[in-house]
Amino acid sequence: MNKKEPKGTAKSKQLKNFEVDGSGQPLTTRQGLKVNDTNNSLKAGERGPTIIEDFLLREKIHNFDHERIPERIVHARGSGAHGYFELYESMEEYSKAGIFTDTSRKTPVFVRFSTVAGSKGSTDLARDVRGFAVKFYTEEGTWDLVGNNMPIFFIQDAMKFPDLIHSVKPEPNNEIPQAASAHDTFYDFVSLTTETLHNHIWVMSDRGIPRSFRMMEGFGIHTFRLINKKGEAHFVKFHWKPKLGVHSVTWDEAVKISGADSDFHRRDLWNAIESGQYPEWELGIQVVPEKDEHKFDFDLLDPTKLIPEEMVPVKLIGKMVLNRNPENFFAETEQVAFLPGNIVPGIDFTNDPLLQGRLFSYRDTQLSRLGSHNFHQIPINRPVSEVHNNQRDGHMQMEIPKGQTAYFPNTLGGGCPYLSKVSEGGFESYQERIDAHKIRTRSSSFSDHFSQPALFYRSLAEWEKSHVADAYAFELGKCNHDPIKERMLWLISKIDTDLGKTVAKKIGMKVPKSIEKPINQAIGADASIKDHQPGDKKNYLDSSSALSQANTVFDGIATRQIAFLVGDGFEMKSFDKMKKALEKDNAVVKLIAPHGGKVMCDQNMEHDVDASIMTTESVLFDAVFIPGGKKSIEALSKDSKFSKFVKEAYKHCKAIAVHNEGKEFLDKTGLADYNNDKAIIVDGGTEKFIRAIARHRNWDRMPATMEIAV
Ligand code: HDD
Repeated sequence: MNKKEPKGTAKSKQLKNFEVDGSGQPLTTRQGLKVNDTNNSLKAGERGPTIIEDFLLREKIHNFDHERIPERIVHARGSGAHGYFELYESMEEYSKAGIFTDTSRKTPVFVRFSTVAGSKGSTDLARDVRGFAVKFYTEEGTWDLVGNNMPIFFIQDAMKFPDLIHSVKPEPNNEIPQAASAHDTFYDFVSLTTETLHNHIWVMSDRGIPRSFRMMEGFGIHTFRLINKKGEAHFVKFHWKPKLGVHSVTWDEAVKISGADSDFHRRDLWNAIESGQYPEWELGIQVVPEKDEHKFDFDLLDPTKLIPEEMVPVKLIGKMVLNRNPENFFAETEQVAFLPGNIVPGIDFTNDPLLQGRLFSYRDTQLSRLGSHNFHQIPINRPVSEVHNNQRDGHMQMEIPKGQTAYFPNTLGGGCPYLSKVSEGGFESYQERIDAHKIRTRSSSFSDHFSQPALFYRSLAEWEKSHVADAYAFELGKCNHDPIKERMLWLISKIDTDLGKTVAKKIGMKVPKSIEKPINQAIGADASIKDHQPGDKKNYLDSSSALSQANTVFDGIATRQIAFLVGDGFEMKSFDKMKKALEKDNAVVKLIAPHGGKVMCDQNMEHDVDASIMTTESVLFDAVFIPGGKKSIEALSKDSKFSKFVKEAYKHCKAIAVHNEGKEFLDKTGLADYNNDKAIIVDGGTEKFIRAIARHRNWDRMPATMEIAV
């Protein structure tokens, strides 16, 4: 977080010339004609028919009729922000890209976060993977790093992407359920496609329900290549590490937030940037020399595998700061088009079969979404480097290319636009030697489907493990077909025997002894069975601490939302001390009262109420404080929603602080004995409360939360 950063750094060149600002301007038609009535159509008499001559009506309605464009096939629901990227030190040993060698640059970026399965209007809090797509407007051309908040993907080959997505989207007969993987078709697919199990267990973990976009990691997933000036290549994996750490909500909260504020993540990102609390991530790279390509127990080209940080450490090489909200959601966030094929000299692809398919898909989809192959001319998609070529015309050409020639080579145009040598920045693909048969199959080095889901599960803290078991049980509990559930139980138990048993118990079933045969039968063609069946589980690493959220950053409370529950007559002294301490550390204090408007403290001062209890919910806050004041506590006690508010905060393991009569209120809620609870602070100092909020949650409380009925 950097509060000193000027609000909204200089706008990127590609946007500045296209801004339209109607403030202080007359209303006009699209032709610039001033309008003097936009409320009434042209009629033959006051009560007569509308006249076809009415070009003003026609223009207005015509535009309205065409306002929508098709939503993204996947990742339809998303939020974006502008910012910049800065490099800490030159990486010229690995890459010649300007963005990785020039530490004086501030490269503009546009980032779009998203969920995958839901439609454009769906809830932010669905259990799902989150998209983490970054467009770098570099001086050498645009580089798009189109990743997710999980380091691996569901499938190994782009050929299976439509199947994966069709299985998770609402079922085609009744378009149910929206933004949810908990249904039969998804588990039918997952249980027959064991390569999905690694990404799937990440989604079942708390990573599937982040507290905020600002508290998520990001990953490029595929192994890419970095190319240096000498033309040497290194394999690389990209990581984004959030300065705020990686934090999540509980499933109970996620469900309730979806009702209370389905824009929770969008609002959180917007508000943080508006208030100058700019989210930051550090960019990390894991570099593997080419000669070590086959050194691992997994294949670097397999996108369902991560490289544990214990095997190849992540080197932090720069930081990204998001410091400007879009001016217009549609023009920027909706129309931004990310293409994994957008790269710059110094970065190159590998033969990861998922990446290779993506190189085709993203360009292709923009045609049906944005309507013209000229989508690169839309302001948000324009590079900041100059564009000159012989590509011409087509729908929505926005430019006026000058000159007589539109071909190469030419003399009439002076040979321009001319080609650049590699030494002058011309792009050259990495010359990988390939000597192979043309063949439609999967490498046997991709067949280990259990080792890494098991490594992930082993690396989790006990509370994380119990969340995973609950998530599997919820999802399978929503399925109707027993054979699908049995296949899943069998596969989960192959990841971890106890986990399989726990989930089975929760859904009232037993882990079957073996179901290998039915899976083979369902897959069908004999030849493909060996390609889809998993190999033996290996244990090349007991656990990896980077995989658990228990080992993330817990060092601040900036932007945390703290609910102060107050009625008229609340005690100003403790209120004021706590408010000042929290705000000093950049937390956000909100006053929740029995009514809207103003609330009066015991010193007869009026304070603005941020929300009446009727309009808000406990799940929208990170912690709760109840100051003293007899009258205030009496007022809170009259509305049972306050008690529910506190009980929910307790259930979700949040920090709660009370002062004087505030304790009486806490006791009346009937919570379990909280004397040894380190996140419940009674008449304690502000420091203790701040430390408890920074810990995000007191997961030790979990067993006691089972008894809380809210
Ligand atoms: Fe994809 C959008 C991430 C595999 C086809 N994808 C999309 C977005 C993200 C990802 C973040 C939203 C971009 C935005 O905000 O506009 N996708 C991934 C990752 C993958 C992946 C991390 C694997 C590592 N995707 C993938 C495959 C295919 C696609 C294998 C097709 C073969 N993805 C698309 C798409 C989308 C898309 C249909 C929808 C909208 C768009 O591209 O622009 O083409």
